[in-house]
Amino acid sequence: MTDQAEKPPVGVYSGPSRVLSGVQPSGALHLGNYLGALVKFTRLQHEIDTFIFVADLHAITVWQDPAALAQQTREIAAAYIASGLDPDKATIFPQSAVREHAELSWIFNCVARLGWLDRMTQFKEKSGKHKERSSVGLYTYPVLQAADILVYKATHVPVGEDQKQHLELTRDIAGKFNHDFNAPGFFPIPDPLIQGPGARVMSLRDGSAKMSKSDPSDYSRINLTDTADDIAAKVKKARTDPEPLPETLEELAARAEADNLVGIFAALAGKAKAEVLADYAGKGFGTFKPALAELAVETLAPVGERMRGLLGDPAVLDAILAKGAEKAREAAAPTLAEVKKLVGFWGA
Ligand code: AQP
Repeated sequence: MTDQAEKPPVGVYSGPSRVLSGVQPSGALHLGNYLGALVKFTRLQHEIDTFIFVADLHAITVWQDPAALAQQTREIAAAYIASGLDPDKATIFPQSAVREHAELSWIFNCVARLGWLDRMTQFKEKSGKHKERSSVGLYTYPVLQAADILVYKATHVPVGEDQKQHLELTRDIAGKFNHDFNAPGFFPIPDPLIQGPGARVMSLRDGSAKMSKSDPSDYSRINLTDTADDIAAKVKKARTDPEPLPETLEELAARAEADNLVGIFAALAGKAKAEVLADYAGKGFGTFKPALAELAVETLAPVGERMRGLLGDPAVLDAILAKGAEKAREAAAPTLAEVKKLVGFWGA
């Protein structure tokens, strides 16, 4: 907080609605990324002005091989398009190509409070026992995320549940900026879009850990580029218990692995978990798993196929990313210019 006794209000943002989200090019995309993020992007592009970036600035908070990073960026762009994002509708771009993200992030570093960042559980999880060896970027990652969102004055942010706390930090930063610089309603207080059975897909090996790119076991996740055989084998090997599926959601909630597989089925089928239970209660995993594998192959195999096709022509992907970066810069530059004026920088 500043020293002012009387704070101007946060204010109500009255600009247009806009969606922003992104995925890091830090490895192969999996079913969690697909259901928690990509499917939502595809749906929202038809409803609201949508900006989707490849989060390469975020990716380098942990080591990335410089020889591979540009290709990983193309792979995420290919996954977006293969999942249904239309580059003529949504703006698809690499984060590092729009320098306004990093510039606004520095200003937000001076708005956010250390105490707020100290509470971020993802940093604690990712830094593990060796906090002092983590990059400073990994610690300030959520501040960059706030800049990613607010530089476009985005009002809606589709993410998986793991990002909920970071989104709360973005809301705090937006509110504090509006207060401190006497600019009520300048930044929107963005809403996370998290709901749905795919919001938290868990590891296939451990129902208490989220499905993650960085899990050392490939059997913990279904990758978007897995073949039909890989997908079927992973579902077959997924950890479960010996009981048949229960009738109620309460009974299901007590069985983490079963709950996860039913949640995945529901998300892929576009149903509620209760509807899946209505069809499979009393049946064992010997019946349920093959049905799930078939559904997963039906949904994901065409996505992987389209990805491989797109990656066969990198020049097309590069042109899409370059055009998206230009559009994104046009949208971000006016916000940063206004922010510099509000902060009081010379020449702004
Ligand atoms: N298991 C998940 N279930 C639902 N949504 C998920 N997301 C990630 N994992 C799940 C959502 O995917 C989007 C992009 O995530 P990201 O790549 O930016 O980073 P992340 O959340 O750190 O993803 P990973 O797979 O766990 O990567 P690593 O292992 O590198 O940390 C976000 O919207 C996220 O919520």
